[in-house]
Amino acid sequence: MRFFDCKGFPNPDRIRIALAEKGLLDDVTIIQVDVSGGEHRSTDFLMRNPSATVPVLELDDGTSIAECTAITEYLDTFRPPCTLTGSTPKQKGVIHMAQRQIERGLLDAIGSYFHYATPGLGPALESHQNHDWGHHCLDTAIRTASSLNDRLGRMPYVAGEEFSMADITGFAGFSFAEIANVELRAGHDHIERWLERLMARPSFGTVGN
Ligand SMILES: N[C@@H](CCC(=O)N[C@@H](CS)C(=O)NCC(=O)O)C(=O)O
Repeated sequence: MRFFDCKGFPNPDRIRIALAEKGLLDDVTIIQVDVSGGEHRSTDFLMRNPSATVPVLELDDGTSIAECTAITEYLDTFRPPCTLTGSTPKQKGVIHMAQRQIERGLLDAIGSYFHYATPGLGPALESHQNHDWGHHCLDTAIRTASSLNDRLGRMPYVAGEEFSMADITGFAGFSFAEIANVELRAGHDHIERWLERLMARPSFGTVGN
């Protein structure tokens, strides 16, 4: 398999963590995509992923899978047991829900703030600015962080008692907030302790530059 990565970017981090959690890092060839230089918008890359985003996982038969949730689901079922996406119908439903809530409310919201209300990836790549929309998304992220802190006061992980892909998505949200110079953790002690628990997992050692 080939993993189209971009070190230092939060969404590819999610897949590096998932590969490490599944013990599959040695089974992929990692190819760095120059997102800052616009390589993800080249004709070649658009053939792999018309959404022009990383990460992408290319299977040995040439099939390309984009979107972190889709890639994680593939990896989790490729190498059972399904520790990241759940095994029982209830686990799958709860993890999918929690993942989507944190992805929409935190990671994607911070991404929109970064792209629309700050210089983002720079003028060559950011063709549209909309500060009002960006700040609306920032408000969403602030509210989501607060409700996540409450939730983590009741349970150790985002989807309940067990670590799952919802935690990986939440972690990526806080990484993106750092890149965007947004403070979302202040006063949220449960989030701090949860982040410490995540960072203690060997798989989280794969993130960063
Ligand atoms: N929903 C997508 C998000 C992927 C994404 O936005 N990736 C960023 C890097 S962290 C990207 O490729 N950005 C390129 C751009 O904004 O032009 C996923 O789950 O893979």
